[in-house]
Amino acid sequence: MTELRREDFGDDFTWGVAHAAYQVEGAWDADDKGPSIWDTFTHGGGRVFDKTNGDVATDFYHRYPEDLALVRAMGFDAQRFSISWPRVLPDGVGRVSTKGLDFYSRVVDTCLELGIEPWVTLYHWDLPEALHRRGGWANRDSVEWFGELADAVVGRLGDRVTRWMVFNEPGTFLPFGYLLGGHAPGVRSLRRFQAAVHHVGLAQGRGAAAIRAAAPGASVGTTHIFTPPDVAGDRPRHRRAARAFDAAMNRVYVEPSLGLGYPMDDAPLLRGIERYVRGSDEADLVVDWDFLGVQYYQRFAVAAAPVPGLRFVPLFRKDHKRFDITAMGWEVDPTGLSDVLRTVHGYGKVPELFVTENGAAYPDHLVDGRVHDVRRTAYYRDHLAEVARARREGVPVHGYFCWSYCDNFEWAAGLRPRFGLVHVDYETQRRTVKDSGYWFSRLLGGTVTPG
Ligand code: IFM
Repeated sequence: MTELRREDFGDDFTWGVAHAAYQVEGAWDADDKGPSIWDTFTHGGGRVFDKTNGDVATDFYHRYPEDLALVRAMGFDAQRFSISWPRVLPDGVGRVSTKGLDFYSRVVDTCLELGIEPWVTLYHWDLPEALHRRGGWANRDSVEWFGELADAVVGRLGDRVTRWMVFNEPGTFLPFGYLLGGHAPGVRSLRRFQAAVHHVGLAQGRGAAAIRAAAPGASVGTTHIFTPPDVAGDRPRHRRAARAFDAAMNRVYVEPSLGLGYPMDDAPLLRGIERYVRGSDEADLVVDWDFLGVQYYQRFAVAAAPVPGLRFVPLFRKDHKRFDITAMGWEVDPTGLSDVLRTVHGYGKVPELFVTENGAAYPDHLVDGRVHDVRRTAYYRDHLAEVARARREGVPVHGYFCWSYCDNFEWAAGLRPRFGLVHVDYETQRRTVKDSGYWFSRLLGGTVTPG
C-alpha cells in the first residue's frame, strides 16, 4: 500500500492520544482523593488478571509535564484525558476538592502552553466508592450526583476547554460492571444492569446540559465503543443473532440519545429497561450532539446460541492467516473501523465524528533501548487507511486519537497488556519511545527520532 501522509487527512484533522484517569494517574490516595470502585476492586484481590492495580500506574499525577511534552514532541496536537470523580468530589457529592480541581487545571494549562488541545471526558469508569455504596448507577439519584460532578468540573475548566465528552464507553462499563461482574464494581445482576443503562442515559443528558450551561460555545460529545457483528452463517437464525448482538452491544447505548429509543425488539435482554422509564425520560435521553467519539477495537462473527434464552454467541475466528491477533486476544480487522464510521454517519444525526480510541496491545520487548513493535505500526497504518477511505466517501471524521500514548493499567487485565506508543518501565517509570511512536513522529512532523 502507499505511504500515509498527514496531508491526506487535511489541515483541520485532529491528531491526538487518549488516556483515562485511573489507568495512568496513580496517586490513588493523594491529597483529598476518595476511593473509587476501581480502588476497591483492585485492592480486593484476585479480580485483576496479574494482581496489579492502578495505585501508581504511570504516575501521570506527578509526571504530566514530562508526558505532555513528549506527546507534543511526537507531533500530536490533542490530548484526551478523563477526570477522576473522587479526586474532585471525594465523597461523590457535596465537598469539592480544590486540590483535585487544581490538578486538572494545571494539566489543561500545560496542554495549552505546549500547543496541545485538551479533550476532556467527564467519566471514564472510576465511580466514587461512596456512591457505589448507595447503589451506584443502579440508583436513579446517580443522574443528579453526576450533574454535581459535571457542574464542578465544567465550572472550573470550561473557560479553557472547548471539547467535552460526557462518558467513555457505556457499552463497556455497564455490561462488565453490572451484568458480568468482570469490572468494578463487580455486580452481576440483570435488573441492576438494566436500571444502570437507563440512569447512565439520563445522566448523559444531564451532563451534556451542564456543559452547555457552563461553557456556552463548547463542543459537546460522548464516546461509544462499536463492535460490529459479522453473521457467522447463512441461516436466518444467525442473522437474527447478529441483530440481537448489535442491539445489545452497540445500539442500546447510542440510539436513545439520538431520539431513536431503545432497540428492545431485537434484544430481549433489554426489555426490562422499561421498568425504569418514567415521565419525561424519553425526551431527557435525547442530546443534540456536536460530535460523537467512535471507538473501535474488534469485530465478532456472531452465531445463534444453542442455549435457550440466549440469542447470540460471539465467536472469535482465530484465523491467524486472515487476522493478526493482539495480546488481548482480539482479531485485527481494520475494515471494521470504516464500517462503524459509515454506520454512525448513517444515523444522519451528528455533524462531526472523531475516532476517540483505537489501538492495540502486543507483547513488546525492550532491547537496548528500543521496542521494535512492527505489528503495532502496521495496525495504526491500516486503521488510518480505513479512516482516510471513510473520509473520501464523505464520512465527516475529523480526528483520530491513539489508545494510548503510553503503556498503562488495562483494567481487569492489569499492567501486563501494553497499549502504548511509549514503553513504561513500571519499576523506574522510565519512558522509552517505541518504533510506532517514531512512526507517528515522522508522519506528523514531530521531533522525536531514534538515536
Ligand atoms: O483501555 C481501554 C479504555 O479504557 C477503554 N477503551 C478500550 C481500551 C482498551 O481496552
